[in-house]
Amino acid sequence: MGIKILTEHIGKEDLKPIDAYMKYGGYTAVKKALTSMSPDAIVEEVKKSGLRGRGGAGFPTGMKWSFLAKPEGKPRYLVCNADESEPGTFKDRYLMMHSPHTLIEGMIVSSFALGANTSYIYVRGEMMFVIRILEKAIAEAYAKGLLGKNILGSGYNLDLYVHPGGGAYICGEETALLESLEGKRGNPRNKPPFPAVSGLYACPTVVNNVESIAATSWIINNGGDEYAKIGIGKSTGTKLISACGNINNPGVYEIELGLSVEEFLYSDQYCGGIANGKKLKALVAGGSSVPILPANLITKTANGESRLMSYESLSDGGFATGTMLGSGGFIVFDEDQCIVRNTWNFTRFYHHESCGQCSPCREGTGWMEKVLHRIEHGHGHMHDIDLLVDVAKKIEGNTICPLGDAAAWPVGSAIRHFRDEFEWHIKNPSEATRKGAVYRKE
Ligand code: L3W
Ligand code: SF4
Repeated sequence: MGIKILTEHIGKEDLKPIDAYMKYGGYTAVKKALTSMSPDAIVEEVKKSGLRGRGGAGFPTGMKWSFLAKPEGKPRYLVCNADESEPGTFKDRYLMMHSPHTLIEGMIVSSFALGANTSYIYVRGEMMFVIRILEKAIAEAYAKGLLGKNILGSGYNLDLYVHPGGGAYICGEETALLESLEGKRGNPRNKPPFPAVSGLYACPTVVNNVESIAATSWIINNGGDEYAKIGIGKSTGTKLISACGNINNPGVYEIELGLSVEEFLYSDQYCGGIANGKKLKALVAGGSSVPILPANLITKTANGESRLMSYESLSDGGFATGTMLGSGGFIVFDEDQCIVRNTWNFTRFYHHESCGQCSPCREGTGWMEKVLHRIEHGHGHMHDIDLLVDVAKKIEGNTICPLGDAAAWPVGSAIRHFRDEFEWHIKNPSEATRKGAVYRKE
């Protein structure tokens, strides 16, 4: 197993009680940061580490922190995005369930660095069990003088609150999350202004994913340069990956970035290969919001380079432009999976979760879902395939928030790589709709 930063002690004993967490060096980063470092020095270490946002966009965390405006007389906020709802993604809840203090320690260090005296953890509303674990852990941290007034005699004050999410995927988009935290419907805002300038209650706010915040304690303890030595190129550090689908060992794994996709998929210490001795058909490496990679593209990229678990290496060569590591939801499809059905399923999700503010997303996701439904159910026409590509292209880049792009990319890539399967459904409606029938390439 490679280096572990976030999960090293998980499994040794129950880390939920604060004393158990402290036995393994927990809260040393808070002590170091608050008693011997300036906020600017912490921001500098995080910049040096090369840490990038672990929620999906991969934006450099230190850079985001340095964008935080500091107007006179306005409070600053740190908000942790724990609204984990991306299909196939269950890594943040794993960390919060097993080691809630890893997040709380990161929240204290990061809030101090940003000059925030009130911070929030916005947790997906359905995860009440996680909310209870966090609330108990926060109460323990207050009792030990790690939260509240004059933390460890440093003169720094911090109050930390857990807020249950609004029950919609879109509340995980950072500006929708802020609207929801303010008590309104979770509709995304136009950007700019970015939250770093005008966020919660129109005050400067940093919104970071659970995993990004949790990593800051290790960076403070060991230094940004040490963190930057882990990983590959601009993908520094480790990443939590939630692996699911047709594999032998589903679960959450902490990997060093730069591990090959093939090793992650087939090695017994990770996914352990395809379940039931079947063949791989395709996979998505970063939740449902990234393109699908067919089996023949998982070893090498279109340029012939090794395909790695990194921000740079997972594009399928198509029109999508984001960092395709996404949220780290690794979903594997074996040879018996129908790509049309799965694409319809993803699209149905995005249509359901669209907040409806912008027409390309509201109408486009609805149309893609209808067209995919009719192809899957034996009523498709050949021109539907190009229609889907056309609608996906018209959504991409034309919406307020990334949900539109996220809905477009899987459709575009499924057709790019599995066009013959879509055509087979249209040409052979009675066979395609027969229970258990799956298209197999000759
Ligand atoms: C200040 C600037 N701040 C950018 C900040 C911005 C945000 C971050 C990244 O989407 C992705 C999406 C999903 N001044 C700034 C600035 N920022 N320029 O940087 O921004 P952005 O717009 O690139 O992305 P985003 O809105 O954060 C997130 C993808 O993640 N995704 C979804 C994951 C869902 C989960 C979940 O359920 N937990 O993780 C999966 O791939 O499609 O591309 O903070 O403010 N000039
Ligand atoms: Fe709402 Fe979709 Fe527009 Fe995002 S892209 S604001 S989810 S309608």
